[in-house]
This record gives sequence, structure tokens and C-alpha cells, in this order.
Amino acid sequence: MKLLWSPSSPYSSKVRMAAHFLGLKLNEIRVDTNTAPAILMESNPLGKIPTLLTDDGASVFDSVAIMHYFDRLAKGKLYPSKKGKRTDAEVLEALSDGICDCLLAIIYERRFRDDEKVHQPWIDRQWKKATSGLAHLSANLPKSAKKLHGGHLALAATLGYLDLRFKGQWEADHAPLIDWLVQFEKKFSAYQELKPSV
Ligand SMILES: N[C@@H](CCC(=O)N[C@@H](CS)C(=O)NCC(=O)O)C(=O)O
Repeated sequence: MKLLWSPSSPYSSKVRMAAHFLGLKLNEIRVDTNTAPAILMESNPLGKIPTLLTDDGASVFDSVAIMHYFDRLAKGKLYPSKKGKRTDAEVLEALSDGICDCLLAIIYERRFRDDEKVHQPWIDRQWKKATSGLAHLSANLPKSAKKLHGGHLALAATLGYLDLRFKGQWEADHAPLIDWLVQFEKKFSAYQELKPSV
């Protein structure tokens, strides 16, 4: 399996953590989405990462579809099997990814618009959603499950992305999440290697 990815991408970080967690081998191909490389555009019309190219020639995106593909390969080891717990894990992943969607909207607003066209109210709106998501997570910390699952990996990737791109802007208000990450790292020692980075 080939994974098209980039080190700073939080969704790539999540699926790389999942592959590591499940012991799945990936041939990782680093791509720069800004240059729309052929290998990416031919396999994902949206030109987004992560994109997985399977051994039978299929391409799988987005990150949630990749997580579920991995879960099927690993016979259900990535998500809890009990209905209620599975839903909790999927919603935790959706919230974590959704926070990343807001953070990326902020990064892209600044990156792709000329300075005079940057629309601050849009940035403020996205930041409000991201911090409201973080406040919800701080107040409703994921239960410290014995077994890690996809939702935990998604949250760890999101916190890693915040640390990378928004350092100093969120930690003070969300101390429970910092503590949660410390506990997570104790269970997932490859976090430093697989978290979003430059
Ligand atoms: N919902 C998608 C989001 C993927 C996404 O937005 N990835 C970013 C990098 S972190 C990307 O490819 N951006 C390039 C672009 O939008 O052109 C997923 O979960 O995989």
C-alpha cells in the first residue's frame, strides 16, 4: 500500500498513527499538494492528502475512509465493536477532524490570499468553532479506554497540529487536553515520530 502524505498534515498523521498501531506496512510517498503532483491528481481528483493507493490498485480517500479501510484490513482492531462505544469513537474522530478543518481554513486564508484580502471575521469565525470544539473536549474528556482507538488517534493528531501551528494560543484554556495527551503518549510511544511536524 502506498500512502500519499505530508508531515504537517494532521489527517496524514492520524492515518500513519493508525497504520503503526495496527502493524500495517505503508510505502509512504511524501507529496506537496501545492504543486498538484501527477501521482496525487491521478488518484484523487480533489488533490488532497492523505490518499491511499491499495495493493489492488484502488485509491482511498479521505482520511476517514482510509481509517475504515485499515479497520477492515485489521479485522476491526481500530474501532470498538460495541455499538455505543463505536459511535463515541467515530464522533470523537469527527470532532477532532472538524477542529482541524477550522484550523486549516485559517491557515489557508492566510496562505492563499494577498494580505489586504485576508478576511479577519472569517478567521475569527473558524477560531471560535475550533476553540468551542476544544472546550467541549476539555469538559468531556474521552474516557481513558484500556484500548486505543481511531478517535484517540484523531484527537492526538489534532492536538499535535495545534502545537505545530497555533503554539501559545490554546494551551492555557485547555489544560485537561494537555494532560490527556501526556497519558496518550504513555500508551503510544511513536507519537513524537508520527505527530504533525514540518
Ligand atoms: N477531510 C479530508 C481533509 C483532507 C485535507 O484537507 N488535507 C489537506 C492537507 S492537511 C490538503 O490536502 N490540502 C490541500 C488542498 O486542499 O488543496 C480528510 O480527512 O482527509
